[in-house]
Amino acid sequence: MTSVTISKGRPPDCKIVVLGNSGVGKSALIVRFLTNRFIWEYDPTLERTYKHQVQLDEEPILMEILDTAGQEETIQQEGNIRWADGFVLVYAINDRQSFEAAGTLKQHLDQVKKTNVQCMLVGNKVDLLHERRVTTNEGEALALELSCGFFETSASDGGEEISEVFHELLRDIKRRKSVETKGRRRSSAQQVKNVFNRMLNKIGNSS
Ligand SMILES: Nc1nc2c(ncn2[C@@H]2O[C@H](COP(=O)(O)OP(=O)(O)OP(=O)(O)O)[C@@H](O)[C@H]2O)c(=O)[nH]1
Ligand SMILES: [Mg+2]
Repeated sequence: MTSVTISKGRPPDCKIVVLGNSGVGKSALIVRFLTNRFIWEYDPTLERTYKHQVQLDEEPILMEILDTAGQEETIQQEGNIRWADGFVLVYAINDRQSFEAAGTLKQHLDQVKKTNVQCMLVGNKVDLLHERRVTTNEGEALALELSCGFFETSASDGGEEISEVFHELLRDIKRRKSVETKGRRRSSAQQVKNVFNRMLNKIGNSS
């Protein structure tokens, strides 16, 4: 595989916001994805962005990840939602309330973006199986209902699923962007065609 380094000073190709209730492990997941390390200490996040380059399907992609605060007053900030190309919605499998909040949040995202947003639903802390309050089936069912991808993860144990969350989301975003670009191209080609037809009609009418 060839590796291409791209400037991190340039605008990102994909912007991702990680959302979810406080303490579900958003920061721990991001840090695990970026550095393969786990943070035990709990330090509530205000807001932090990371730029990271990945080689995905032979293509270098510069992604920007926004780690948000789980506190209620900031969780639904519309500026962040508009900024993003896609979302990672995190709940903890031992925290029923965080699961319910994730469902409500996805509906809010769709409303703000006026579309069905690209999204991954993530049930984190699967290492705490003995404390489980949300089953895998319930997670899958909610993801289906919300049209999201679904993963269960453990930021503490690590594992490939964590990278898969971000990689699958990037793939979804890329697919959507390419469909939108084709749609735009088609509509601008159609506009040129319409102008041309109008000109021909005018010429036809005046002769
Ligand atoms: N056992 C276990 N603990 C985890 C896991 N992920 C995170 N934690 C712990 O849960 C606590 C909260 O994790 P954070 O990543 O800070 O949570 P957060 O969602 O970023 O919280 P806010 O920044 O307040 O919104 C920390 O003590 C982490 O060590 C996990 O997969 N398993
Ligand atoms: Mg945090």
